Amino acid sequence: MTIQTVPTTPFPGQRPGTSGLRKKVTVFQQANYLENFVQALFDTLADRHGQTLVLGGDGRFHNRVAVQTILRMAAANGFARVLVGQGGLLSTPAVSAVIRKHQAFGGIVLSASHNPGGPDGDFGIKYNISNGGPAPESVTEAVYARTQQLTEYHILDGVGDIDLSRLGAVDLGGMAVEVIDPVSDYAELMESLFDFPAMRAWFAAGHRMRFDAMCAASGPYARRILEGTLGAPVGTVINGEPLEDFGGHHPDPNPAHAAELMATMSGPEAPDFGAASDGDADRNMILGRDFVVTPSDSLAVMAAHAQRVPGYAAGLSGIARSMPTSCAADAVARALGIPAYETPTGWKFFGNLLDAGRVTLCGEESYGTGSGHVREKDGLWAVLFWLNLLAATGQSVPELVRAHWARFGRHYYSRHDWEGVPTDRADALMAALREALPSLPGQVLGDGLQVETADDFAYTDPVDGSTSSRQGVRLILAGGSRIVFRLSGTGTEGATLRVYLERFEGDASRHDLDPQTALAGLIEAADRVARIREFTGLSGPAVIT
Ligand code: VG1
Ligand code: CO
Repeated sequence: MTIQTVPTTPFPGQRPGTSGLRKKVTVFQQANYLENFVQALFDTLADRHGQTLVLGGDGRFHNRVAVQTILRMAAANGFARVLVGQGGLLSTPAVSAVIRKHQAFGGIVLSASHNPGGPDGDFGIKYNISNGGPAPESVTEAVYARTQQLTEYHILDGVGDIDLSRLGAVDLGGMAVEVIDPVSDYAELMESLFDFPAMRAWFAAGHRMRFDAMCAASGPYARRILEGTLGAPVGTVINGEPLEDFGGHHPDPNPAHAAELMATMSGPEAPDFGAASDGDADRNMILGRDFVVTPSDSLAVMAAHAQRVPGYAAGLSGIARSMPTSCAADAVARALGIPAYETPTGWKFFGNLLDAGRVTLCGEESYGTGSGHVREKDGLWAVLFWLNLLAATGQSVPELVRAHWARFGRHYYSRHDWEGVPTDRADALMAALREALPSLPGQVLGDGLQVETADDFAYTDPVDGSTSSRQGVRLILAGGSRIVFRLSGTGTEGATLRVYLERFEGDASRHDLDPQTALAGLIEAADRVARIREFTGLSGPAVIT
């Protein structure tokens, strides 16, 4: 067993996006591609020697190969110990929980999250720092810069694969590899936050739930907690076995991609509660019988009722949402007399606010919700939170949401994704919009749709003063309606234009409209002002959520 130093040359484009480096599996399969990125990361972590690293992934194709490579590189780069999930599996929130519980130096998550998997699908790698959260831009940019200068990497040579099926510690060239149960630390944390006896009683009373794990990482967690500890009947969790290709589906919990669950949740015989999570188990979708909860509303309802949940009984210090997320949570923050923060898209921007104790709950419109219990969004946590609310209030999902609208008004909301746009055309569209910004205020984009302000969102972190600019073009219209445009930073093919639409409706007699109808004027205005069809050449959005 020796440490081998392998000469290499840089790959272009190893720049992490909204959440880590994501590329096609075939790109990651190129010789040295993963090794280069991991070495660049390790080089950036100057004080890694003698430290503990957490490692795991969502089980997608290439996970097993990558875990073995990273273990041999960690051993060659001075780590003392790696905690790796059994079978190489750890959900994103579990990595965060394990880092925090074991006070690890950091963690590596192998996942392309909601992107499809399999040999022709996507793979990804992201790094989390010692608070358990995604590395901030200062770190990811340093890693990227390093990838561009790399000339060699270090890896342990002459060793076979570590058996990741057996729990316990083995030695790898002087570094301890501890294979841990991926679920237990996480499950223990959940039990400390929620009223498990009340939730058990909810199931015992005959209420039914369906949780769609989408053949991804949440399956083992959901089975253990819902069907194990909480006594939900077997079959409550569907698609609970993680598969390397997620059964050929997009592991993306939204009404468009979770079609099987949507069908189950429709009709008088449907279960009381439906939920799903994504590839790496950090996203969540919440459903009632014939009822879809938008993620923005979900955050607001959770915030309004948080004190019913034991882990949040002391109240919330503040709420943060990403800029494109609807303002529904802000209304709750106002009512509670606590601060509301607006951050750029991506969970990494919540880390400082959580560490500083300024906020307790965070959310994104993209089916992401979380709290200070970890430093990632957390799919199953959000589902358990809702389950706790159902058990504590005795109300159904639609009852809770309708009562919320009646009290706070309804923020109609939708996101339109224009996928597969040629990158140059997407860039041209955004450039044209940015150029038009100064002339937009005062313009009338349609019936009652006068632009009040128009800007390109820039953020100054209130904790460390770091700044992030060009985070999305937003138009704020009369009455608080908003249209936001930004390009996705997680896709691997061409560009995806995301158009976010929001309109506030205070009149309770108008709370039961189809969001697409309620937002029709804004949808038309968005196309007109950004000339979406003209620039993209597309006839409509690929996904509407
Ligand atoms: C998307 C979402 C964003 C989320 C990110 C990572 O990013 O819009 O809100 O934080 O995915 O989520 P983008 O840049 O494509 O809009 V996950 O569950 O894919 O790690
Ligand atoms: Co995810």
